[in-house]
This record gives sequence, structure tokens and C-alpha cells, in this order.
Amino acid sequence: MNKENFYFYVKVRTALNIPAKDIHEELCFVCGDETSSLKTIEEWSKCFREGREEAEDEVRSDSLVIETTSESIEQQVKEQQKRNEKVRDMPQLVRDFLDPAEFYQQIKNNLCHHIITANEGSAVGLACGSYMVTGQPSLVYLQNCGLGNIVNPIISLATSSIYGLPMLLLIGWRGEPDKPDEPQHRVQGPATPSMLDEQILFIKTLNTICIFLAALGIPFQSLPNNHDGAGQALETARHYMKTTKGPYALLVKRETFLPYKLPKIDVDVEIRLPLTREQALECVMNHFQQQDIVVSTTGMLSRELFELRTKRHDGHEQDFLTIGGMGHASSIALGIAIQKPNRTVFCLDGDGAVLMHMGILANIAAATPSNFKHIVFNNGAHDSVGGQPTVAGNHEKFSFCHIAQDCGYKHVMIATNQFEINEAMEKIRAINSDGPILLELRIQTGHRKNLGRPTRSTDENRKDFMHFLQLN
Ligand SMILES: Cc1ncc(C[n+]2csc(CCOP(=O)(O)OP(=O)(O)O)c2C)c(N)n1
Ligand SMILES: [Mg+2]
Repeated sequence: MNKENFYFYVKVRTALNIPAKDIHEELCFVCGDETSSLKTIEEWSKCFREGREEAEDEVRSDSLVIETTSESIEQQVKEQQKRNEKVRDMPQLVRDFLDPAEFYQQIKNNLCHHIITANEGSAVGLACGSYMVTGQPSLVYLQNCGLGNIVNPIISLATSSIYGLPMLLLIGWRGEPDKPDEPQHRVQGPATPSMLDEQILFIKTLNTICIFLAALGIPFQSLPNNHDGAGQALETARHYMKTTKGPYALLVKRETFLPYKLPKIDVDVEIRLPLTREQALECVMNHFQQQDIVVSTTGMLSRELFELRTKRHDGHEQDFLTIGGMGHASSIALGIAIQKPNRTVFCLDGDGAVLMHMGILANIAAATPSNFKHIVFNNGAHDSVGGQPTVAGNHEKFSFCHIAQDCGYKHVMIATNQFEINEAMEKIRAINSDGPILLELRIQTGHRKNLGRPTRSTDENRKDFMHFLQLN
């Protein structure tokens, strides 16, 4: 957190009547050495309590920046484990990692059901329902980009001042202060008190997670990376949930857990579904024309699109990369398709993203944009963030085509290999004036290890894209 964030955090917590000492402790848990001294926080807190808007503060020393990339984490863990072996008799030099299986044992109870919901808000709803039957809080886990989706059910329903339905939020913390990350996870500017005063949803950035939780009145701490510490944190959470009946959050920093690989359940998937997302994307791109408008979904698909454009020496102006706002690529594409009826608009979507805000399919169909081509890359997983399965992987029971058709899409198709994709894309071109159309691509999970990130800024992407939209 930068200074403004600290300052604002103290202001919000003070407004909630939290003593300065507790605020300091919370900040130390999350920000460690970066935190201002207790004395400073006491002074700030006193000023805010007295109704003053400004407070004097001390100058903090610059914090240490440790660079990590997700690709290198496994390597770092291995190296650290080697170092740990060497310095076993000097415990202060040993770096711990929490074992996911052990942590699971610590949180699990007899009634454990595990459901991966279509969006984070639904998980909160599930937890509410389950609590009312069992009296046991559920664990709702999410990445911090899902906070937006949980705001409504938390603040208007579960919070202790309304129904008082406790749950434990386990939040993967991307974009921690001073850790390099993608633009959607980075601080883009301090959250200012005036924005909150105006009741504007101020979480412009995901780095403001602490302020955000504080503003929601949700107490939190970061999850320690060792068994005992994690046990204590869970105890604190349990006690809080029991006494106040409100949600409690644990923040999970990078490298808290040992790396974990999901077991491969479907062994012959590569035979049934020969293409990866990137291969399928390349086939689709072979059919793009110069004037086509492309809106791509959140996650690796946008990164692959960017790299393939570079490889083919295309420009990037045709593509809008929906790097945040998961599930909204199709509504962005619809907005464009309605305004630009003479241009073909492709929405390159993911199964997880479509499921997250599936109601938009009904709007797309009802708007009857003949130029709207919806291509869903269905790998049955949230491949970009670890491969957690989605319900769309069960092709016998679940069909995007049936859903889209019943919503009113004019044409729906499925393709699983190169030949079928070529055939479907040619058909899509042939029936250009009768849409919307949905093409479901059934593909396998997985991505290149050396996949890069877009090198053009979001600002450049938007400017070039807006210019491209003005063409006829
Ligand atoms: C609201 C929200 N929740 C979670 C995320 C984290 N996230 C980024 S990409 C992704 C997976 C998307 O799955 P899918 O659409 O199936 O695409 P795939 O990665 O499988 O290609 C998730 C969960 C996010 N960006 N926003
Ligand atoms: Mg997917």
C-alpha cells in the first residue's frame, strides 16, 4: 500500500470504531515492515476521531521490492526447499510453505461439499443458504478480482447488520504492493476518501484490497505460510464468525502454499479433443478479414491473440483485449455490434467467462445483431488460473449451443478439430446477415509455458481500437 492507502485505511477503520492498536496489528499482518509505526497510526486515528480530515505523519523508509513471476515460483520453491534442508538447525533462515492438503484438513468439516460456482457472488449465496441449514460458515475462496462480484450479496445480505450470515473468505491476493503484475491487478492510483464519500465504488484497483475489505467492514489478516500460524488464523476467524455472525477474510499472498497440480481425470481427452486453445484460435484467425472487429475474453486467450497477431505481423488495432471484467467481453462486443451494424464483430469468449454472466446471452439474442459472431472456447476449465473445472466440460449434460438457441441465437454450431473449425467459419461468413451466431469450440486445456503478455499498454490498445472502429 502506498501512503495514501495507509492513511485512508486508518480513516475507514477508525470510522468503524476499531482501536488504533488493532488497526496497527491488522496492517502489520498484511504489510509487514512497510507499516507506519503504532505511534503514527495512533496520531492519525486520534485526528480522524476528532473529525479532522488531515493528519501529520512520519516519513517511512522505502520498502524492499522482491520481484517474482508466476512462472518462476515453482523454481523458487525448489530452491528454497534446498536451502531449508541446508539450514535446518537455524530455524530463522527457513522459509515455510503451507501444504494445501494440510490446510484443507484444517478447514474441512464433516459436511464438506465443494462447488466451483459460475461467479463469486453465487458462492456467497450458496454459503448463506448452507449456513442457515447447518449453522456452520462455509469457505468461499476467490481471487481478489472476484471481489466486485461478492460486494452485492455481502453488503446487502450477509453482513452482520442485515442477516448476519458468517462465512470465511479466502482471497488470493494478486497485485500485492510492490509485486509486478498485469495492469488489471496493479495500483492505478490511490483510492481517495472523497470518492468513498460520494459512494462511488472506489476499488479502481485490486491493490486496494485492504481498504476495500475495511470499507465493507470485513476484518481480515493474511494467511501465515505455516501450519500452526494458519491454525491460529483460522481460530481467530472462527471466533469472529461465531461472535459477530459476519464474514471474515484471509488474504493469501503469493508463495504461501506449495505448488499444487490438479490431477488429470480425463485421460483420453487429447484424442477426443485434439486442439489446444491456441491452436483453435490460430484456425479461427485464418478466417478473419481486415475490417473484422474482435473482442477477446479475460485470461490467456487474449495473451495468445496478442502473440499470434505479432507472429503474423498483423497490427493489434482490430482487437480489444478484455483483460479485466471477466464475463463481460460479450456485452462489450454487443455494444459495438449494435453501434456498428455494417462491421462483423467476433467475440472470442471462454466457457468460464460465459458462465459467469450468462444472462447476457438472452440480451444478445433479443437484440438480433446480425453481425455478432460469438465463438466460445470451451476447455471445460478456468484454464488461465489453474484449470479448475467448469460445468461446461460435461458435454453430455451441458450445451452452450442449446442454451444460446433457446435464448434466440439464429445459428449455433460445434467444432472440435481444424477441419470442423474451417467449415464452421466458412458457414459463418456465408450467413453473414442472419445473427447472432454461436460457435462452440470444444478444446483441451493447457497453454504454452513461454506465453508472453501484451507489450502494448491498455491506453494504446483502447486508442488504436477506437480509431479502428471509426473506419467503415
Ligand atoms: C470476476 C473475476 N473472477 C475471477 C477472475 C480470475 N480469472 C481470470 S481468467 C479466469 C478463467 C477464465 O476461464 P475461461 O473463461 O474458461 O477461460 P480459459 O482460461 O479457460 O481460457 C479467471 C477465473 C477474474 N479475472 N475476474
Ligand atoms: Mg475455459
